[in-house]
Amino acid sequence: MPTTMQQMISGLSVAEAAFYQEHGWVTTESVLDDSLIDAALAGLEQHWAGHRDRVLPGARKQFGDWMPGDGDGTRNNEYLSLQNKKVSELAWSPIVGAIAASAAGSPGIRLFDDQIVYKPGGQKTAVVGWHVDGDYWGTCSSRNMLTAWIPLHDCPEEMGPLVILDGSHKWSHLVDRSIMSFHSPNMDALKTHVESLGFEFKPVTIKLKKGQFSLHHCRAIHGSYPNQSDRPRIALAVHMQDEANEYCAATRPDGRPVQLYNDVICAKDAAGNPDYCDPSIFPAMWTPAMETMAMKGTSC
Ligand SMILES: O=C(O)CCC(=O)C(=O)O
Ligand SMILES: [Fe+2]
Repeated sequence: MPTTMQQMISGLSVAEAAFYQEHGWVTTESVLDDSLIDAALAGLEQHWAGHRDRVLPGARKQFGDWMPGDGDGTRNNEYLSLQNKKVSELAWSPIVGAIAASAAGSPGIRLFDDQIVYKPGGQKTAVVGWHVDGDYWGTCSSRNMLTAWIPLHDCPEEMGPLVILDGSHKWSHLVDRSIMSFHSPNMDALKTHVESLGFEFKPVTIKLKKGQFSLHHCRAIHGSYPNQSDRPRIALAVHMQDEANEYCAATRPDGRPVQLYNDVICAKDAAGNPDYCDPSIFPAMWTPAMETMAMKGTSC
């Protein structure tokens, strides 16, 4: 049986899943084929050349979608897997879903959204600021969602891989949000604040080989430092729903309703609310039926 098939059935070991629950992150072995990753890179190039397998309304106005001419800093392409088939084959791959399911202790995993983060080499200011993914998902009922971070090449420390604050999923709700944002370049202010709250500031650098990926909990604080190499650092972040997640209405501090781009484009349920199971926007990455098929040795 190929390793990936075994991995799909077993997901993480019990010890690895317990590690994820305790620390808020885990890394996998090399489980993704080079061909899948190289195809996703080709898909990204296609996208930047203007190709669309599916056109999403409101691109670039309602969600980030870097295109040539947009400048030399960090590039962010959101919802790329919905727009490009080659990227979807990596982003929605059952092996990612199966491993995420075992980490989250959930029978199924659905996509929530995804993004490519490209940091050019040698740019001292191109960081991803400390943030908590769940802060961007105010309409999600679940506190058990998670993200797969998949570098599209070997990603040593000098390339500015993902950095996760160990155990922070347990206390991130106490941290002052005004010093945290994906787009904030100030990486230093958080340490003093976290320590003043009595927690250990313990950054873990997720150095990975091509084919490996990491998972982080939706409440884990993470970001990344500049890419000091002369090569671009390209990673696909796949944000995932556990089985139980559903839409729940939320309001901003100013009283306006929270509305994600997902909410606009997905199907609505009988009450008119976004249906977070709509397979055209939130495809299943892992289901009990897929597990049964994998156990029988048939392809998912
Ligand atoms: O690629 C990065 O540096 C950040 C990715 C990220 O924020 C995520 O995976 O949730
Ligand atoms: Fe993130």
